Amino acid sequence: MSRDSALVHTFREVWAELSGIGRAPDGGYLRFAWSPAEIALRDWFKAAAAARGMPVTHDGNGNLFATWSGNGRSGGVLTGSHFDSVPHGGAFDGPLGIVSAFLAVDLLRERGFRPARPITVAAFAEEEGSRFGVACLGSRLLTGAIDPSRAASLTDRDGLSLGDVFGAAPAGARPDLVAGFDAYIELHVEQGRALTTPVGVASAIWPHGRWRFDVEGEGNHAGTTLMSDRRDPMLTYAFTVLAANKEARLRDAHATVGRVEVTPNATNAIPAAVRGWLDARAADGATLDELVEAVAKKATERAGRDGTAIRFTAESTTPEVRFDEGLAGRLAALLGDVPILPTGAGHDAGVLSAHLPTAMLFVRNPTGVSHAPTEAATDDDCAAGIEALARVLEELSAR
Ligand code: HGY
Ligand code: MN
Ligand code: MN
Ligand code: MN
Repeated sequence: MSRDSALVHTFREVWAELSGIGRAPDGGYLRFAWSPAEIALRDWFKAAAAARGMPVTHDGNGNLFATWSGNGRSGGVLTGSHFDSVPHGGAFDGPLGIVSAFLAVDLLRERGFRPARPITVAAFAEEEGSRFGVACLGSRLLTGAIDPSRAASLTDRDGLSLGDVFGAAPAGARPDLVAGFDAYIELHVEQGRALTTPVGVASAIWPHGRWRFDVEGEGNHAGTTLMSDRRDPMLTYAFTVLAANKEARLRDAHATVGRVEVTPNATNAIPAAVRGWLDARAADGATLDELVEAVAKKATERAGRDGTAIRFTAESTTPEVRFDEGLAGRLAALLGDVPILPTGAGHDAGVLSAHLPTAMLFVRNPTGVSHAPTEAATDDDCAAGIEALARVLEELSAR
């Protein structure tokens, strides 16, 4: 028998309101920050808040907030996630945390609960960094973790800057807002296969980052240039990808090169330049640093042999996040001793945790896949997540 089928039914209904927005033919999602699809999701957020009598505010950084005020007091609990996706990402990564937050508010209201302190639902901007290249851009701006003028100058693949999209520089740090919250709770679909129960609690986020590497060589004709006369940056690029894979395996770390730009990108022209991005992650900071250094060293040596030049640029790095142990343990116990587990995925919770007691709830993902169309979560487990989030919000806003 499915869990509280009324809740499962409600979840299914609400989830269906979003599932067509930004969906690509392969079932993945194209929901880039401030794209028509993500703006439609922002509109959904505003309508969902209005339907619940929750006033919506924004922080001048693209983040939205909807508040269920508790007896006029300030502060309270912040909960939410993000709407944006990676290209062809899954349905759940981000939106599940926002939808669950509104449905948890509904559940608490149905049960006659009235918060002593406000409960605020947040939608953070550009968490994936899919458009402007810096992950958790909205929460980094809110907390002052990125300079607003640097953020404003970030450009997307069409050369449009964040400043162009905003029409002004983002507001930047809003300590007035952040200090007003007592805790941040982010519910998120699990991105892996470690969770064997419907819900779990996060212990930590692996340190991780993204490094752009630019390889300069010599463009030339594919047919008339002798192999011995070439300074082919594609060779250096390919070697770098293989070196990253090897060095990561040696350290039980994770290295991915999922994006490449080739100039001039023509079948019959030796590239003049190749630009790649290394996404590297490890269980601790020292291993991550060692991994990136090893890859850069081997790639530079290879460039010397290829007659090319390679340059690494750190685009966004996130130190290890160890969530508030007391809060994680308290929530895990509250939820019936659910597992507490680390994740290799970055989250706005990682950014907020430097400023607020922060915890994450994970909802089981039977495929374990994320950042791809086959990301999944069952309706029952999503309902379990909503129940769990409601319990946590009640616990943290009751007095
Ligand atoms: O890349 C990440 O780990 C997160 O999903 N932004
Ligand atoms: Mn993601
Ligand atoms: Mn996410
Ligand atoms: Mn996140």
